[in-house]
Amino acid sequence: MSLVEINFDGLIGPSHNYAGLSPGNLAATRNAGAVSEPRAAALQGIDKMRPNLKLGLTQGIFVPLARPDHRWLSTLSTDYAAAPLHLKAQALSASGMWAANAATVSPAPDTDDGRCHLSVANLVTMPHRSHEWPGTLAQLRIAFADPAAFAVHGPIPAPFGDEGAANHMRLCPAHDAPGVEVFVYGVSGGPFPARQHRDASAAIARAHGLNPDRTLFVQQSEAAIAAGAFHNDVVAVANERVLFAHEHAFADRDAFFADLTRLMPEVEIVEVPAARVSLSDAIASYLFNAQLVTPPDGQPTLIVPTEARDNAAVWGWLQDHLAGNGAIRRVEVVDVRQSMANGGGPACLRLRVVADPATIDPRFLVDTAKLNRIAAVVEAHWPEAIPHDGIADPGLIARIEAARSALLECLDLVGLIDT
Ligand code: SUG
Repeated sequence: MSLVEINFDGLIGPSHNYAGLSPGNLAATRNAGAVSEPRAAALQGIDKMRPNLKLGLTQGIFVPLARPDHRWLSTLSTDYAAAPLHLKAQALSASGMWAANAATVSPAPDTDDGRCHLSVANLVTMPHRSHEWPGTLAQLRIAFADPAAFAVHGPIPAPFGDEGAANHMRLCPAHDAPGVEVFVYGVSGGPFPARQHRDASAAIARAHGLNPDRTLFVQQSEAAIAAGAFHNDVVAVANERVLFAHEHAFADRDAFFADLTRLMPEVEIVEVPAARVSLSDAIASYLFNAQLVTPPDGQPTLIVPTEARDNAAVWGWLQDHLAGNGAIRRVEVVDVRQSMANGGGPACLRLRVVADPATIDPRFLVDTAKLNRIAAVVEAHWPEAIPHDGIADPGLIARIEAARSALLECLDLVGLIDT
């Protein structure tokens, strides 16, 4: 069995819109009410996966959740037509696209039963995300159905907020070797909510059968959350032996780095000083919301959004790092502007699962030909634009639902994931 890291990207759904639903997510708040472009957004997401395939990485997908979520509205004793505008927006959001918030994943080498464990995130802090988990769990149960290889867990109960892999990092000598798992939680965030609760992270570590001696719980800095880092993956990312983080990402960086170095002496910590890149530039550019991957050629590669190239301080730091032969050897730039405008960068759009591809339902894996087929469905069915006041239009809703049905048909998933 060969364990590799697989990036599962959330396909951007036909209801993608800008409703300003996430206080503390500065981009989403800034763009509230803007006209969204679901078709362009989904094509950007598909094009973002292509360089990964070219680099020789295995690529997976999750499909958009059924939106509007009629079942959720019925638990609120209403339906889409009768619901007030704010509930319409919460029922319609395409936020399931940010697959980093789908689940927390502990690969097989880290767990006591030698299986890969996945816990679906409850996302209870934001109403529009609190009803993602049933649809996500349904997909996880199909994609990772092999009981010899995977254990899929339900959500942690409210009120302990859990936002999945966006607040979890894994450091390891190689993906198929035992690692150190780092759970980052928030306590306070100035005016903004801390979305990841320490008790949720601790419960997940227990459910996954992690070795307590190789598991760290680290507090996110209040300053980072207050500056707009509503998830740790906005200010830090890890891959194999490299931790790439902003100086102000963690409440007590000295203690964290000391613990990490003790548990994994070969760790390479690449810290970006605030004097070179301010927290506000890091958050606006999403420098750290990058995919840090190791392609088969072994050259650690950072996949950043175009906004990182457009920011002089950020791009200057990256060029200096490359010139100095730092831990990151290559930088790729992808355009995911439609998602970025809602606060979702390249890393938000993917969930990493270390597994043998042969143990995964092939309907959730893609190659270039399948991406082309998906792109054709998007071209034919995804709405071109959604103005915010358009979300009350029954014609638009019918179109959104028909678009998703066409995609499920293309992927041979009809009737399987709508619980
Ligand atoms: O939860 N935005 C998402 C962005 C999630 C990004 N994920 C990671 N950092 N891993 C959020 O804030 C905005 C939707 C709106 O306002 O219409 C939204 O949900």
